[in-house]
Amino acid sequence: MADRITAAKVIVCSPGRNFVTLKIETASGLSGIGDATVNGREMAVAAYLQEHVVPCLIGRDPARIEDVWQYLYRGAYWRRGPITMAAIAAVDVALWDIKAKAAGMPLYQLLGGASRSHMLCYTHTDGATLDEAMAALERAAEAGYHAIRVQAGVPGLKRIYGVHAADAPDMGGLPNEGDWDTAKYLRFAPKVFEEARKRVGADIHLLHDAHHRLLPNEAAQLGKSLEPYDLFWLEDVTPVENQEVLRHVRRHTTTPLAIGEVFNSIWDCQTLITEQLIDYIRATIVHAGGITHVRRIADLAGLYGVRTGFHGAADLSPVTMAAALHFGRWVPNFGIQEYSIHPKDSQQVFQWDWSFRDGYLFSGESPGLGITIDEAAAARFPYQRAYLDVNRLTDGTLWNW
Ligand code: KDG
Ligand code: MG
Repeated sequence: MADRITAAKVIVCSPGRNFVTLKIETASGLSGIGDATVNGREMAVAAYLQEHVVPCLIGRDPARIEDVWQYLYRGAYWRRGPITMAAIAAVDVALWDIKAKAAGMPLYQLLGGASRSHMLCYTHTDGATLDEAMAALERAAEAGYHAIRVQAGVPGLKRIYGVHAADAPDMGGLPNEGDWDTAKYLRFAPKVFEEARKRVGADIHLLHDAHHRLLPNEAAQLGKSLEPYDLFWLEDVTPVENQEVLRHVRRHTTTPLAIGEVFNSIWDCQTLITEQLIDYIRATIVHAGGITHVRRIADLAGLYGVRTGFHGAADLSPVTMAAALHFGRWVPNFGIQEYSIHPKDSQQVFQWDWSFRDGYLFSGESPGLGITIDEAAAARFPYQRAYLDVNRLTDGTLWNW
């Protein structure tokens, strides 16, 4: 007889930062978890799950992952968007967890088995000054990372994305505000990577995130000016609403491009992939509809020589990292996985079997996703309202963060 879903709980906790987790339980005694965290909008996705999704799940056969996905996606007239797709992702990942546990297999086996034994990953480094950024880069190289993202403060700008700022003014719980000047940034960025190559040589992969700030021609200029420094990738050069502008960027630079951590669906990256305007697709499991949908994105990307480079910042929970590592173990067109260490207290809430060694990530071998949530521990870390930053040009104009 088919199993059935008996309960689905939304657990919001803040062990160092906010995470939204969905736990699904079945009549046969199995359970699975999925991440639904959307940084800065956690309670919106928690309410979407609680009020609209959970009632539709009770009584369904957990093995019918595809049908549940279609029901929640196609069956909602108001579809797509980060909140909806993160909610669907949480259900989807929890159901894959349950299916793999029922099969007694680690999830990557169910997806098609291992294409590789371990996964290349990259870490973040930053510094308020060039010297501080280079010291952080050298420390990461010494720690054994093979791929390192480099962000450095730009002289004349006080607070910019990716660089820890000690002097952020108190905004009374509202978003911090960064400042931005594209001309200053474009002049400084090549100096950072010229110095980075001098410090760590040719063999370390260097990455950089422009975090959606540039206009198309500025993005082309940046890609061109960084070509001598052989980047592994340049990320999110332009805002993501308009895929077509990447044609201009691509015509003018051979610096590899990675885009898509804020994408929610295959339609957000269809042009980028089919016209080979990018080299790496960043859309990942929690924000793009779960394993069921990201598998479609990865398969489309594979047809066009685009590899995966999944978003893996610390605001994506350890549950998403577990799913990404099973996916990465299997997916034929794997490229790299972003890796950030989660706040220490998150280890009291989540127990996982994936690991990091010698600059590489390893998925676990226990049945399912290989991660559990301790609900009593989660209750000790209640939700804390928090926002991502906003960004302004130096004349006060609101800009992309
Ligand atoms: O929630 C937003 C962060 O995860 C994002 O700003 C981090 O750009 C990021 C990255 O590349 O990790
Ligand atoms: Mg990014």
